[in-house]
Amino acid sequence: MKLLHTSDWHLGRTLFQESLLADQAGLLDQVFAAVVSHDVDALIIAGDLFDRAVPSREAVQLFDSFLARVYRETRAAIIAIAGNHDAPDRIGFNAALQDASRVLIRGPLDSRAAPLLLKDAFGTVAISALPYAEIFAAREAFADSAIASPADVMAAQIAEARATVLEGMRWVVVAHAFVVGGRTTETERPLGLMGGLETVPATVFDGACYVALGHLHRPQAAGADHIRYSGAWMGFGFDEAGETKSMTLVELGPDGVSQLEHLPLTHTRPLTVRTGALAELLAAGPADRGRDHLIKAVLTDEGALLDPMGQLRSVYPNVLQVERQLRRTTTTSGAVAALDDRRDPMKLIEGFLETVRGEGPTDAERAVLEATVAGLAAEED
Ligand SMILES: [Mn+2]
Repeated sequence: MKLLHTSDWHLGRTLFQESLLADQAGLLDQVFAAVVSHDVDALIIAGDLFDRAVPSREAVQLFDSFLARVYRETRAAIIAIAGNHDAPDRIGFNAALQDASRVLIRGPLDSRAAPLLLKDAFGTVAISALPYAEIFAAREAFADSAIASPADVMAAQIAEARATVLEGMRWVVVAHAFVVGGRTTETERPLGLMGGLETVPATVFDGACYVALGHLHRPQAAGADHIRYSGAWMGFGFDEAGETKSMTLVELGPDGVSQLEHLPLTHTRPLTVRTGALAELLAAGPADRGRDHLIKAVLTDEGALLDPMGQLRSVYPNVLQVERQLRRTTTTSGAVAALDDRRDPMKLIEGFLETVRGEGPTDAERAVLEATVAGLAAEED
């Protein structure tokens, strides 16, 4: 049996106010193509379908038409859950109309803990879909006021799901959680109560032959090789620039996972960082193969620059962020020394320049500064 595992689509997300919807439509085409070309039995989307609790009309339409296309034009089952970015009720709104033999989309914690059952030559595979749930929602749903952490929520969901799986079935769990030991990026939103422990131990999934996780945006195993994050389908922060995103194609044999393959996803405008002096970047831009990428420019120039974003846009149309790189990091001793010299304006300015850019004024700058300071002193007198 073949499962295609993906997660963290964050449909409708913007990056520095730039819409990513067209990029995401391109990724949906790649997911659809993979479902067809690998003839997968089930497509799994492990949460964070949308980027926000109230997704835009365009994002909802994109998702809806994608699901309809998979349902009508392929034979794949569809399993999806709400993640911590999704509003449970908006994900699960048409649950009663779902084709129980092929579709299991769960938003809220409800009475549908029963798994989707699929058959192959080796028997039955039970796929449990466990939507992300807040602690207070779980207390109510499980009538258990002792639930106090994401680990407690997951334990309650797993116990309920496990009770529905019969002896001899292979069990696949789909969940949205932070499993101990996972590597984060800058863009996952913390789970659980403020400041509380947000992780879940991998042992909670004992008995499952594959765990399809969402939440962490890098593809990785967590605690065991069969407990995996597919990772997000595209980078959402410049710390992920240059990283390859993928879906995980999982093949189940008679005893569980028999093969794992990463299917790379290509983004037409990948997140890209370019570092250099403004003039260098402007000169290199026209021949830069990545000029249409989503760019963060790190400028190494000293001193003032006139509208660097506007200048860069003329060469890199999708530059989203401009950052200045300081040559030397600030030292506390330098700052303290500057305070001691505050009675002498020239020493104060020299100390300031040394602190923020690593060296004092040049001879030309010194001449201008001395003339200015002398002029101001004369005015005061
Ligand atoms: Mn996410």
